Amino acid sequence: MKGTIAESDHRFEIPGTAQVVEGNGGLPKVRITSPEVVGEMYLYGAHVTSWKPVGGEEVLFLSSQSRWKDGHAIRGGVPVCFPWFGNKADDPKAPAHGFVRTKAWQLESIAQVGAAVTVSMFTESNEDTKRWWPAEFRMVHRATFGSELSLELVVTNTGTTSLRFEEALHAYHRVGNIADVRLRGLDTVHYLDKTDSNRKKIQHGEIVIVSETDRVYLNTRDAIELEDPVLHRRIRVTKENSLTTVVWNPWVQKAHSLADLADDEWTQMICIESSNVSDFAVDLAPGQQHKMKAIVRVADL
Ligand code: TA6
Repeated sequence: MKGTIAESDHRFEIPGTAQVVEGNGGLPKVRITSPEVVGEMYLYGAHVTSWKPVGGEEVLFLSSQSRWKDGHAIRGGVPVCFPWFGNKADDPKAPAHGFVRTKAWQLESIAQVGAAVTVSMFTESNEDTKRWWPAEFRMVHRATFGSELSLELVVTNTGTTSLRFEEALHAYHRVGNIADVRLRGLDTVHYLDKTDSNRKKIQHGEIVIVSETDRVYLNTRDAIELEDPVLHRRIRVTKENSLTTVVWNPWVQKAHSLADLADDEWTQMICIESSNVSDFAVDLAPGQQHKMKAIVRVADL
């Protein structure tokens, strides 16, 4: 199994607050339990699978059918998509959404600041990654679990030639009923409709999900507000250095085609993905670094 618990990882633990333990499928995870928050992050894909501010409900959706094994991305939480988004333009055999979400990352540090806990994991280019993508890179995912969830991707070009990449924090948010939620913050923004041959359209007003929705909103830095009358909460996502936002819900049919999503679970999730994809892919010169951040806050309605 990829990434069993390395003895050395225990040296990062914070007694009573952050432990490295065996999670689903035997995959190692960092479990956070602080006075302010509980959370989880797997080394497999540097994948945050839980964030629950104390006194509140779980904010992230995790499929009951997710597979926890090599080669399969975890369905739910926050998959990290890199260095391409969706299918690889020039190689249909390449894994969707890139290769880092199915890679064993390494623990870099765990730090506590007040009641918030920051977990940093990293991964680098190697012979495996170069089979798909020739670039030399180092990537860090820094997740801060507190009264808000802050997720930062830091990419460094460690090679001698410039590189271009797409990235996304493909966050699955748990909702009471998809038909009742409202999404605000993308009014008048252009988007590519992946359910309609990527036709370019413009958003009018708030988003109401009434069918399969798979949209890449372009050239937007704006905050998103998800209003959920069933769970009586508002989730607000702000972001830095991200120029695209992807909104996804598979609805009935696509959900049925996904083996790692139970048939009715599409009603309990929506993806809001802070990203740099499509025409907003990032160019990075040798030695340069790029940081993208998403911050999730939750408040009662
Ligand atoms: O982010 C939306 C999307 O690109 C959709 O097209 C859909 O395929 C989704 O990601 C899930 O992708 P996955 O490879 O995890 O099944």
